[in-house]
Amino acid sequence: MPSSVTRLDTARPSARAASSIRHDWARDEAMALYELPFMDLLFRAQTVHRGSFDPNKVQMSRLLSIKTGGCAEDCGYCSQSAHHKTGLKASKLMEVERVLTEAKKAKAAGATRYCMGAAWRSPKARDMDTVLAMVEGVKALGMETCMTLGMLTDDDIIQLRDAGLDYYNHNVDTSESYYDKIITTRTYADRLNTLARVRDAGMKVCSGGIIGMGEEREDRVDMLITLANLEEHPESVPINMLIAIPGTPLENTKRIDPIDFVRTIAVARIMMPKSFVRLSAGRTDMTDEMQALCFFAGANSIFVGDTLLTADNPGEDKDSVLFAKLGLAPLELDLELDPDQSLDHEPATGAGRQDARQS
Ligand code: SAM
Ligand code: DTB
Ligand code: SF4
Repeated sequence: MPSSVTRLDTARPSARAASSIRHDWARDEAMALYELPFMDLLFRAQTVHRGSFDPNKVQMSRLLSIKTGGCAEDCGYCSQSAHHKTGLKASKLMEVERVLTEAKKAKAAGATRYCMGAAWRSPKARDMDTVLAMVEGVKALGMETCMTLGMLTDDDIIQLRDAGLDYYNHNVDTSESYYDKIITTRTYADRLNTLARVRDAGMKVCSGGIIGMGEEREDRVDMLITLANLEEHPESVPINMLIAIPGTPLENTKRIDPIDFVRTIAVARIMMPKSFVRLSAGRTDMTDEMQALCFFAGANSIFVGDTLLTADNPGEDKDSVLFAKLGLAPLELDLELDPDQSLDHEPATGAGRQDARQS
């Protein structure tokens, strides 16, 4: 066992010390975390988690595909790429009224954030007015807004921010070195560039990736290092388990070992102590026990509802049974709190500390 593992293993972090924000993670120490004995890793992750969050509360987001299929990009995992024969029917950009009807239903079902995704390499100028009206309309319902539209120009970014977009989702998906095995129509640098400009404009960042695309443990760790070593940690870090979609190049990929998936969540929690870590795609293929371990490892956000963008999600009934079994409750949105709360602030203590991370 490498000496760094022994050091991590024997250190008993206080919640506060364990929650300090760092942006200088090195591969060997992050790998040492990943390879800790499982019980030590989970104990450490849960300790860090309790330094910033109520461990029994889970933030709930709802997704909607506002423009489905026919995408020019060749992402090897995606049902919506025009490069793959997945049988998915492409559709045009949805009408604003329909989006708002769906968002109202999501709010009534307990979602606090509405995430709208489009199968675009980047938005066309002619679509921006419709997209901006969606942001304004959802915001007016009292929900947080999130969009994922591909690469953005500076002008797109300013318009989205000024319309009231809270979060922009743009995943790095995997490590830089594994990236071109999965996507060839854009580069890792393209991805980081959009993320940096979204951040510079003052929007919140949602960025994570997919586990189980045939990558090595080192790739998972490198992806987390990329995210944790950004100037500011993404407020939201979605960790997706690959949904192997028939007709995509990844359709026959061997399923990730659930313990490895939980390890990835735990390392994300430790490296980004104040970010919401979302147990994202793939929950229909997870047992209750696996999801419980993910929550224990520090996941504290999910997508609710019976669909993601094009794939299935467990749905409200299953999730309410699971939440009841685990004593978990939805995190409510507190719009009263200071929107300038930054992830680089010291963790608040006592009741309500989790809500202080929300805006
Ligand atoms: N076109 C935009 C983009 O790529 O940024 C937005 C939509 S895209 C579907 C959003 C994210 O969903 C991807 O970056 C990927 O992480 C995740 N995703 C897509 N298909 C998936 C799959 N089959 N399994 C797991 N995650 C998936
Ligand atoms: C993210 O990381 N996962 C979501 C959201 N961001 C946009 C998308 C998951 C998509 C799963 C496959 C599908 O529904 O097509
Ligand atoms: Fe297009 Fe996004 Fe799917 Fe890639 S992940 S093919 S960019 S919709």
